[in-house]
Amino acid sequence: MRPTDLSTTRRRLLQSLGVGAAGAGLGTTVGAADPTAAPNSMAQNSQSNSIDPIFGLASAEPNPCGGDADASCFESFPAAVRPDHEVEMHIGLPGLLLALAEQGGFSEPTTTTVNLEAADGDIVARNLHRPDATVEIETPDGTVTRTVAEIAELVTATVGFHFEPAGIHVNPGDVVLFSAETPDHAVAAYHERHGRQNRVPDSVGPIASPQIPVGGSWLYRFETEGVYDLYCPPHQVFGMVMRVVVSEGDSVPSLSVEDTGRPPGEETFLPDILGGFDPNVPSSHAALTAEPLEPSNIVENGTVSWEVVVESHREP
Ligand SMILES: [Cu+2]
Repeated sequence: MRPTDLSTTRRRLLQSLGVGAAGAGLGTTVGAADPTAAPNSMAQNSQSNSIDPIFGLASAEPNPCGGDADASCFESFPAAVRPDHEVEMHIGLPGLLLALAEQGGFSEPTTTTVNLEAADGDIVARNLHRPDATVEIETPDGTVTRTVAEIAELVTATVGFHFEPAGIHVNPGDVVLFSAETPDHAVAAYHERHGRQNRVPDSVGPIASPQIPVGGSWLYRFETEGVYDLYCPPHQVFGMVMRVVVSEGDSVPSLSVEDTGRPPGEETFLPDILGGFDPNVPSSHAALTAEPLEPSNIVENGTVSWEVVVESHREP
């Protein structure tokens, strides 16, 4: 997908709620994103031709694989760091819903009935409170009118902050390109040195990217066989996690979880930035324990879409 133009409304809302601020602590030890170095950063990266086993290789330069590029975009990278796979980082929040949230959302009991219907992803309009009532929403492009039933459909269409795919199987030594299609994302492994449960193979360090600017990218080479659970530091509280399974052929490595720190969060704060609308998107914990992200399923399918994880979570 091409980078989404965030509406000013959405941007303002996310800023006012501090959604963007949570990532500020990351990246102080990783200098690649220094804006004064931007004109030379790609050249320096290309010359370094190496992917650090902890900090990977970041670039703020335009990502050859950004937007709708096909797999031939990998050829644009120097051979020594050429990616074998791509994972995109997205913010799946409809601008119209954010605009409605900003102007106060719905009164009760409408919000509650919308959330009850959205919980299983299947909106039955007659179950909503006054489904044909209309609401006017102020947007940067003018005022739009929507019915309660249409807003309910928007709520179920909301998949939130996510990696795409959310599950991926790679061979040992493969390079994964993480593409920032929207702002404010980063990648970190669940690791005790990040104050988390260890959810990476033994001997794997505290993998971390800097915060990646829109249109930029981060490369990481997965060398050690096993299961890697990753999160986006600013968006972990909204369920933005993913799983990389590294193995030869069809072998399925087992999950290794050590209680060395905080486990993946069991709560999602998505309703807090959606004016109380709850699209029932899985928390970090719910996503990482969902059936579609079981290592065997990831190996069998090669990749697992975030939407599949959301659908399985919403099943009644
Ligand atoms: Cu993110």
